[in-house]
Amino acid sequence: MIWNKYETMDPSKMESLQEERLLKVVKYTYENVPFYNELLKEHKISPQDIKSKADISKLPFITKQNMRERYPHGMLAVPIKKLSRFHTSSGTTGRPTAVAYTAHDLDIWAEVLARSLAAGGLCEESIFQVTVKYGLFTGGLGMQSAAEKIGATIIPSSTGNTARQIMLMKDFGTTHFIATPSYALFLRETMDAEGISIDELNIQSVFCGAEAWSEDMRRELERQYKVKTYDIYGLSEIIGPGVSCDCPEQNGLHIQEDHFYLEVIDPETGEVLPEGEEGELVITTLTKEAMPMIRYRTRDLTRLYRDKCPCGRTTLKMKRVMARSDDMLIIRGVNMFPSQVESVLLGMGILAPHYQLVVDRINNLDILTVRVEMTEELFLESQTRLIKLEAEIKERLKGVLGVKAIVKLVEPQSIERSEGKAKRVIDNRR
Ligand code: DLL
Repeated sequence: MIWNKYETMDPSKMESLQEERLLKVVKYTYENVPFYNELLKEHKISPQDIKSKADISKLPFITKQNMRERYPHGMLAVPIKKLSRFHTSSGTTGRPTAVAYTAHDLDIWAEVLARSLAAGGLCEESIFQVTVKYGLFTGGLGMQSAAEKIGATIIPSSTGNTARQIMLMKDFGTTHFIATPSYALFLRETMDAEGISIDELNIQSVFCGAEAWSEDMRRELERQYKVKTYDIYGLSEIIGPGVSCDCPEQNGLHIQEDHFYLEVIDPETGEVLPEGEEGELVITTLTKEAMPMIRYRTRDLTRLYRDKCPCGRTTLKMKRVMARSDDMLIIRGVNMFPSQVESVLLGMGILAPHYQLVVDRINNLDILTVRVEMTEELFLESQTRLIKLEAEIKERLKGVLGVKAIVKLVEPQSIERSEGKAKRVIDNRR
């Protein structure tokens, strides 16, 4: 369902709205965040130099490092008494960063995320189970407020206790739930282990986000749950989940452009790339009060584009985020992403969707080992067949990655499952 008029606004009107808000937020941040004031002075820029949307590219970037250095209060644009809440990023790539919200910011957040959930079918009649963590992570409480705005019935189960999650789904008739894609898989696997068929449940769609998942992973989840999956993208530094979302067409994520201005840059040179080209996503918040972000470098890799989406939404789209520039592994000088391995493994159609990449340095040589689980069926196959299969996976990986990997088919259930973001890479070189 389309939630409100901003999703179908005439693109030229949206552009004017964005421009007006951009100029305002630059001035606001310059006047209220001492760090930002100094940063612009260092770059010899004043808000008066920013006269149009095109001028935004003159402004310096803000990075996670800037935020870490000013943890926890150094990026605030309002006095602490005006704040309603703090969250932190999950800290998967280092020390967490603190993010703050005024009551107005919380309201915007609920609104943009409500649009995302409504796009995937959440409505007043829905029973929505939130299996992502409540607490400092933006997932749980963010989903809570957005689903409340829609009027859905919420099961705030948070993470953990997978058997209980399934029991709740059954007892309360859960129609929709949100999980990291890796946890959605684990939930389904646990249902199988407990002899619960998906047909006994009332799931109508599954929302996934908070980590990269390939198209093959999506197909696998949809096959297992027999419903559509909806991708929800966002990050704490910008607001949390709700920056962009899938629609039923599943052909790119619609951006909530009235609140966020997105650019894609060349991660090496920082140059803005034309629409359609792939690079690093940079986001500016247009309406946030407590901690506005101007040109925040997300490290997420994507491309922006426009199409005539049959769903009726007119907003700019972004390709699903399948990788982060800091996920990139360099193996013997060759760059590769874990998501490429995921696509090869799941594309084979016979392996279990659980894998891990282990990187070692032995005698100054990088060694990549891909561990992938066998399904129960495969596990019963002859040794000769399994050796052949390992060789085939190795060959396919070499074709896609350009480097040789050691492939190990491992027993079902032997790779650790996660309740939140999956740990796909163990890099022993660091
Ligand atoms: O993960 C917010 C979130 C919660 C999004 C629940 C969706 C659902 P952080 O912990 O700050 O916030 O991590 C943000 O996670 O920069 C991406 O690298 C990754 N990420 C988030 N959503 C997606 C997605 C939350 N749909 C970082 N696809 C981001 C791929 C995603 N990666």
